[in-house]
This record gives sequence, C-alpha cells and structure tokens, in this order.
Amino acid sequence: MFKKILIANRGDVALRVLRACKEMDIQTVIVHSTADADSMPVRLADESVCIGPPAAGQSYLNIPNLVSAAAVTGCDAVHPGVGFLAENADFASIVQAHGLIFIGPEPEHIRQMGDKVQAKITAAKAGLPLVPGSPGAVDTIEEAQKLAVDIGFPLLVKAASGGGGRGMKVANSADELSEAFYSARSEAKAAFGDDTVYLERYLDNPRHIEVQVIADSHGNAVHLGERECSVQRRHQKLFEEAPSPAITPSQRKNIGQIAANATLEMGYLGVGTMEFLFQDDEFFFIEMNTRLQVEHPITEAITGIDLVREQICIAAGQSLPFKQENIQFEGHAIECRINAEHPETFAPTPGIVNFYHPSGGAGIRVDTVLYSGYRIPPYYDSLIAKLIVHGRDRQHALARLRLALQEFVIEPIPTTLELHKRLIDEPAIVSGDYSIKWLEKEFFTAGD
Ligand code: MV4
Repeated sequence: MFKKILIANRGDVALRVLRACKEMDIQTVIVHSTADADSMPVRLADESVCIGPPAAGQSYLNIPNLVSAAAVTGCDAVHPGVGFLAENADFASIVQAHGLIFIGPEPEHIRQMGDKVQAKITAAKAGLPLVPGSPGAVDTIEEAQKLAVDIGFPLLVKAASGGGGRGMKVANSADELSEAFYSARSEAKAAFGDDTVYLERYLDNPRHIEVQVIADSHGNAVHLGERECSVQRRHQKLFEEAPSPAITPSQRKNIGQIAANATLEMGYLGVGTMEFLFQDDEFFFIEMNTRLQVEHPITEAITGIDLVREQICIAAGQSLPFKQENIQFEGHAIECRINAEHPETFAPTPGIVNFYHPSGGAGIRVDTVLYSGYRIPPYYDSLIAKLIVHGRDRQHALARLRLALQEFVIEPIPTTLELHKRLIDEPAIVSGDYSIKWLEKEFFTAGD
C-alpha cells in the first residue's frame, strides 16, 4: 500500500480523499493556492505545499508545481480528486513518467473517452447501445446531408471534444442542417481548438441516467447501479438520486451487466461512469467519465462501498474485495448540491460565512469544508457543500431530506439551499416523474 499520497485538489473532494487516506493510515500531502492557505484540508493534512496564486491555471492546474510538490515531499501516488486535472491524460502520463502512481485510469483510457467520437467507437465495440448517428466524425456538409437521410430529423450536430453542451446544435429539418453543422464546428473550434463534429438522432425528452462501474487490474469489473441525474440547469446537476425512480430492477440488472462487461472489454482500470440517455424504456450511451464523480456519495450510501478507498486499493494493485453477486442495493439516497449561488439568478455569492450549522441525525451525510468564519473564495466553482440523505425507500429519503434542509444553516450567504427547499415539494420531484428538461422548462417558468 502507498505510504504517502498527494491530493491534487481543493474543497470538499480534497477533504473526502484526505479522510479515506487517514482511515487507511496513509500519510497525506495537500496542495493549495494562496487563497486556500487556511482551508480545512490544509489544516487536517499531514503536510501541505503552496503551489501558486489563486487563479487555478497557476495553481491547481499547474502540472510542474504539482509534480514538484509530490517529489519534494516523497509521495508515491497522486489523487486528482474531481475536476481540475482529474480527466487530463497528459497529467496522468506525466505523473507516471515521474515514477508516481496516478490514482485513476490509464492515460490512454482518459484520452480515448475525452474524444467523444472515439468514445462511441470504443463503446460500440464493447457492446454498449448507442444513439443512432454517424459512425464517426463527419468532415463535410455533403457527408452530413447523406448521413442525415438515414438518421432522420431532428438530429444533433455534436463536437467531438464537447462537454457541457458546448458545440452542440439541433437541426429540425434538412434545410437547418448546414447552419447547425457550421455553427457547431465554429463553436467547437473556439471552445476546444478542435472542430471535429459527429451526428446523432436528437432525443427530445430523455432522462440522464449514469452507471457506476469499477474495475481492478486482475480482470474483475463490477457495476454499482445507476444514478439519476436529470435535475439539472445549464448542464449543472443540482439534485441526484440512486436508484433512478424510472427503471425497474430488471432494467438495472440488464444495463449494469452491459456496462460492467464493457468495462472489462475495454481493459479499464479504476472507477468510471457511463452516461446514458434514457427515453421510452431504452438506454443510449453518450459519454464516459473517467473519474470519481461529485455525486459518488449516493452510490456509496446504497452499496456501502467506499469508492475512494477502492480507487486507492485498485491503484495499489489489489483485487476488488467484492464480486457482482456481493453487491446489494439498500434503500434510496439523494444528494443536493449546495452552491454559493443566488437561488434565482445563479450569480455566484462568494464571501464570509458567519454562521454555519450542518444537518445531522440518522441517514444524513454532509461533505464540506465549511466552518463558521470561512471565507468562500471567488476563484473556484461555487459548490460549497453536498447534503446526502439515505432512507429505507424513496419516500423515507425525501422525508429525511426535508428535515435536513430545514436544519441546515449557512448565513448570510445566499445558496441553493432555498431552491432545494422549494424543489422537494414539487409534484414532479415527489413522484420522480421528470426529465432533463423539467427544471428549466417547467420549474423555472411556472409563474415565478
Ligand atoms: C443529447 C441530447 C439529446 N439527444 N444527445 C448535453 C451535453 C452532453 N454531454 C450530451 N447532451 C445531450 N445529448 C442526443 N442524441 C440531450 C443532451 C442534453 C443533456 C444531456 C444530459 C444531461 C443534461 C442535458 C441537458 C440538455 C441536453
């Protein structure tokens, strides 16, 4: 097992990784920007190294500084956390080139899944069901027009380097195709420096359901069920639940087995998430995330598995301590993302938290670096806490969530807590009958 791990991240995920290390008796080195010098993970880690000024480009994304920090402190492994360099294949490969273990998949898998065209080709070979579309990249409008005849309208032109919906355009008919094609290309070029695009049939009202997979280096791959992530605004998830209220146990078993087999087929290592669109009782693979995800705690709640601990064990060469038949799903879990954002305008609200009081009691987990007096820096993303509740079933989880939201105090900063309090009384949330369009199209436009 590793002696010392460098945690190349900040905020709640840095604390999450730190806790797993402490539990496993592994020494920790936390890196931090000057803006995070007095953060909770810095205080709790065995050692800390300042890696630069507040701007992430000069600190948390500064590969030479991160690798130097690992070298001077004598670390044997690096955990990238969530975000920043977690899905940067060059970082993974540079870490390895310095004789350190990257706690994550192999760089080639990160690179492959970062290219959505390549990801779909790999996924198809591994037996995952795809959205009908072009077999690969589409280079010319003539080629797009030919392919569109078979795909049908409406269709989507998507950027190969895309993510977060950028470089994605709908064409409702043949005469909208050229406009969609060229505008997707130029948006992709501007955003990612890569104008490669591909085509897909447009699913008009899907759910976003993702399957957690985990694989070791000894030929074992297991799925840990799905997470329902349809409640989102501008590609930012706000509320996630496991299991999905939309699928049956046999659909779960089916898509889970397909995902686990694909993981094995790909030779993938570590934790990963296969993202699907789910419409009319059918799953369509769209992308794979090659990292731990923000919403991993809801999977931990229903499976009892510590995903960060397993990541570390896998990277250290150990075999998974469970097989598929040992995985039991217990009850229902929900995560609310608490962001330092205005609950109506979503403008960031950095500043000092004068008073902080988290929810507690049975079935409640709060992952956060907040404390009374903490200053939320303006330089990073606005997630400041994750509230995770677990109950014996969905209704019980919602009941616990309702009281947990009432107990939670973060003053005087406006946060998405207020939004969540309104959300949980919505008929669509209570019934579980919502799609990726619900929050933006129904909730935010209904009267207020
Ligand atoms: C789609 C789609 C409908 N049809 N693909 C958005 C970003 C991304 N990574 C994939 N996305 C979508 N792909 C087809 N063929 C609708 C979306 C989409 C979406 C997907 C997941 C979660 C939220 C979303 C919000 C808007 C659009």
